[in-house]
Amino acid sequence: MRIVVLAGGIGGARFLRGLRRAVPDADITVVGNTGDDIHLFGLKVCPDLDTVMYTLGGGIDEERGWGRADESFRVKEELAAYGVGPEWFGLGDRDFATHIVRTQMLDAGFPLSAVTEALCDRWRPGVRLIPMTDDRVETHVAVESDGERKAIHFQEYWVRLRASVTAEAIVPVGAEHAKPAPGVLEAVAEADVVLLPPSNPVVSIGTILAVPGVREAVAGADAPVIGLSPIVGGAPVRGMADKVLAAVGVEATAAAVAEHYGADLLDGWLVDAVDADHVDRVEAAGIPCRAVPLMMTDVEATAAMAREALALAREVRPA
Ligand code: FO1
Repeated sequence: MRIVVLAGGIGGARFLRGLRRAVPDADITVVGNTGDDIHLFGLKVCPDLDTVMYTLGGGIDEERGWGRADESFRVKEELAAYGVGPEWFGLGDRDFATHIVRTQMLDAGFPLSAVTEALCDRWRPGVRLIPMTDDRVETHVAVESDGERKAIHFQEYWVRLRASVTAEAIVPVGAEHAKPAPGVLEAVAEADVVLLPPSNPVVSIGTILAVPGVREAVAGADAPVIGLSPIVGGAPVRGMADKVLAAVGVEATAAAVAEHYGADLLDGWLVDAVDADHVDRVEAAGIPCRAVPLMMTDVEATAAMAREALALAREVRPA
């Protein structure tokens, strides 16, 4: 079975761990969000690609959900001693090595997709990980601060400000001119099923879908497209998705996120059992919907979610 997953960072990575457990023999292609990417200290940092690579490769810091296990922050401390920041972004010593290798390869002329493949040669994540694009796309957030409207990098909004200021707009800068990375459209066209994990629907999956051609390919795919709600009981399972949903005028409920993706994209939607009363509203929007447990408490619970998503795929598109 060929499965394509559009993934952001922590939520996407944890879902993928369960998916691999549920279908160990499946051929899984992950299209990763690169809108969160940031240049720091002259290095290219790709938080979502790295979170997927480290999580599936066994190198992630389990507690934080990002960065390397057994990490130290000596380089960052030394940079701070020179007055060189930003101090608010935690780049660890082991993680620095990844960004140095990536940046050297990019500077040598390799596209991000080839660099990601090379990094995965070390981590062996058990999936094919492709960035959504080789072109530069950076998510910026329009915020109002001291009566002035300005756009800041997504990481500054998310990590430094902890989404504490009102986001008025989310702009994937550069997306309109970006091309899908080699292999993205082919993987979608050849897939037996496309899954939208419980990643952030705006700044993760929304950004991937904003790359011209990707939304059209997914919506038009022969394969069923099944999504899992990142909102349970009216709040994000993790992170601050409610803040960016508000910026695009979508309420933070399991049903509203399904409507936001739309019946043209989704062939099925899973909500958590506590949101069973949302099923009728989602189905009224033309999207088959089931209520099942959606808390990724451990790999087995996550594998059960993945099995439910694949069961719904079979139900909506019998072979
Ligand atoms: N998230 C934080 O909350 N604080 C950090 O200092 C931080 C550093 C960081 C370094 C490398 C990396 O790959 C990810 C990192 N993240 C950090 C996570 C990341 O910024 C966001 O959670 C994602 O971009 C959202 O998907």
